[in-house]
Amino acid sequence: MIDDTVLGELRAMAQKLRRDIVEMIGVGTAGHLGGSASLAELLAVLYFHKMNFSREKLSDPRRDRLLLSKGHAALVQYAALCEKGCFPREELRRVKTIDGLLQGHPDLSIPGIEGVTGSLGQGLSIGLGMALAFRLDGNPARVYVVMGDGEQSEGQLWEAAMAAANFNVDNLTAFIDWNKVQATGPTAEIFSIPNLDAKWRAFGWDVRTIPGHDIQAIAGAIDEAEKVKGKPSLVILDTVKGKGFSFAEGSAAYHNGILDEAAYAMAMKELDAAFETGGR
Ligand SMILES: Cc1ncc(C[n+]2csc(CCOP(=O)(O)OP(=O)(O)O)c2C)c(N)n1
Repeated sequence: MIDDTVLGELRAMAQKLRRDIVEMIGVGTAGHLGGSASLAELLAVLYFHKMNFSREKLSDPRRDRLLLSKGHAALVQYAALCEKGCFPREELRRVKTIDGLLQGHPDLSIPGIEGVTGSLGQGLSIGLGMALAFRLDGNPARVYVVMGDGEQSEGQLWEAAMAAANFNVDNLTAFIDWNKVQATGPTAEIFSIPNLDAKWRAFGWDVRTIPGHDIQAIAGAIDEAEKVKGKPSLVILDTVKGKGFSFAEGSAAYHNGILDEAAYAMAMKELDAAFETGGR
């Protein structure tokens, strides 16, 4: 169990990440608000509570690795890496500009980014390769891979899922951001993949489904997944796309939508209100 002090800090961190996401998007330009905001709690727990990762450890082979297979949600990872001190805050203001460090999808030129992702379906294969290499090397590093629910229609990830089970990989924890909306509408309407939990179990994985914005549940699930031996683990996060922003919650319009001045002002107002209640 996380104690109340740490819980409060992680809740505040999740909200801080959300604020950075909105500021990076700004007014009048498109940005991936929905799928970034749905990951704020997960990344707060991973980077600021769970992972063996820091700026000082960027070249330490034993650092834990986080791959955002749904690379379009890079803004939330950039916010977290900036907070970890991997690059100056100034870079957040230059995001997605031609001379900026931070482009629309994660790239290895960015300190703290461990793989080039964004072409959906590839992150699990990359993570599996890392996990196998760490096992061969006796390296205690753990690999975390974050996928989307829309992304589940990509064939390559099922190949990696089978391979991970076949090779009894247990230093790999994958997540599905089960926010039920993808780029152009509800996932169930665009490409329905029912019973995700049963499917992954049938592929040989240990699977648990949790409330995906509940920091205590996320931390507990990650701990439990780590105890599983002889097979890979999946945590399905029951989340809300655009979480924290009333106008964007559950909406495909803010998958990669433009924030006008009114929406930006409302986002800031809701962040301030959440700050006053401790991000609950
Ligand atoms: C191979 C590939 N096909 C299509 C896209 C375009 N694309 C970007 S995001 C997205 C939807 C992803 O939905 P989901 O995985 O549910 O992400 P989330 O809703 O969590 O942001 C699509 C189809 C892509 N990035 N890669």
